[in-house]
Amino acid sequence: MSVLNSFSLEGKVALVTGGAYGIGFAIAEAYAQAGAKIAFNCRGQEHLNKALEDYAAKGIDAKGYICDVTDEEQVKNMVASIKEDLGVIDILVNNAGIIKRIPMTEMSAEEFRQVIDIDLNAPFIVSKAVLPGMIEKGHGKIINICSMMSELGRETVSAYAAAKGGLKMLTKNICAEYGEYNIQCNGIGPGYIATPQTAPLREIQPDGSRHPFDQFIVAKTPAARWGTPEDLMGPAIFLASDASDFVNGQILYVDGGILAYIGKQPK
Ligand code: NAP
Ligand code: GCO
Repeated sequence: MSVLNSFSLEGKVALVTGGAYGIGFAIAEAYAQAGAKIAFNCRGQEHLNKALEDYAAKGIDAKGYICDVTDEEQVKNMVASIKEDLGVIDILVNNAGIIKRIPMTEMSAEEFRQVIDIDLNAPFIVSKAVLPGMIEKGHGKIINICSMMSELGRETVSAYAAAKGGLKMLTKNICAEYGEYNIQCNGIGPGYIATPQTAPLREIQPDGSRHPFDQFIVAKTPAARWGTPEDLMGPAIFLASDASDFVNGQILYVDGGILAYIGKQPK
């Protein structure tokens, strides 16, 4: 059998949290192309309806669920509904996430908690909900969407960096605790990707110039460009497929080289 068959997701059930748009949508699209049955969630009916249209436009019969990933009861009910609609979840992508860009001394404890709740507590809640089914099936893939901020800090993103650093370690701990059940838990660490989440960092300035942060990131990235959600499709398929059955507890950085590069020298 060709090794390429090991990259197939044929017949697998994949849940991508926050898969209504952005990175999650691209990963779910990739999984559909690789043969998986797709489930995704978001918090509101408007985004859900738009996402179902967008998936259908790509010929993908995705199942969408209204579910706030921070709410354990909603998550349990969603996982049960997916089991009824599609089958036991084989692949979970903990993608849903938010960021708040506020200087730490100005950030409220509640704002900090909101980010931790969605970006770190929720991956715990959703992983805990899907692990029993994976253990029973004798296999499973959990992919946590980490970040440059799993490794680096930067001004104004204290809560996000703390959450994504914790998500890196949760990834390693799920590996440690469930690897014996043939469950692999890895992370993807995207670089700076052009999605709604980073749109404020790419806004054209009143004088028509590019946002200073946009210029900074392009100079800091050896690929000299922002990433696109499509750049994550191949790595996501790899980590969801049999091709990565002996890869566990790793964070795969898909960052155009940012983490390897000190940054372009000023001319
Ligand atoms: P995005 O465009 O803002 O999309 C975030 C998604 O998460 C939306 O579908 C949103 O849906 C959903 N979501 C947020 N909170 C939720 C909750 N409590 N329950 C359920 N769904 C929720 O973000 P993105 O850029 O695609 O990022 C996706 C993931 O990649 C995030 O974890 C982010 O931290 C990470 N990441 C992004 C970048 C980047 O440069 N863009 C780089 C590294 C890592 P609703 O709001 O409709 O519920
Ligand atoms: C920011 C950005 C980053 C990206 C991503 C980088 O404000 O610095 O939003 O956090 O979203 O996480 O990997």
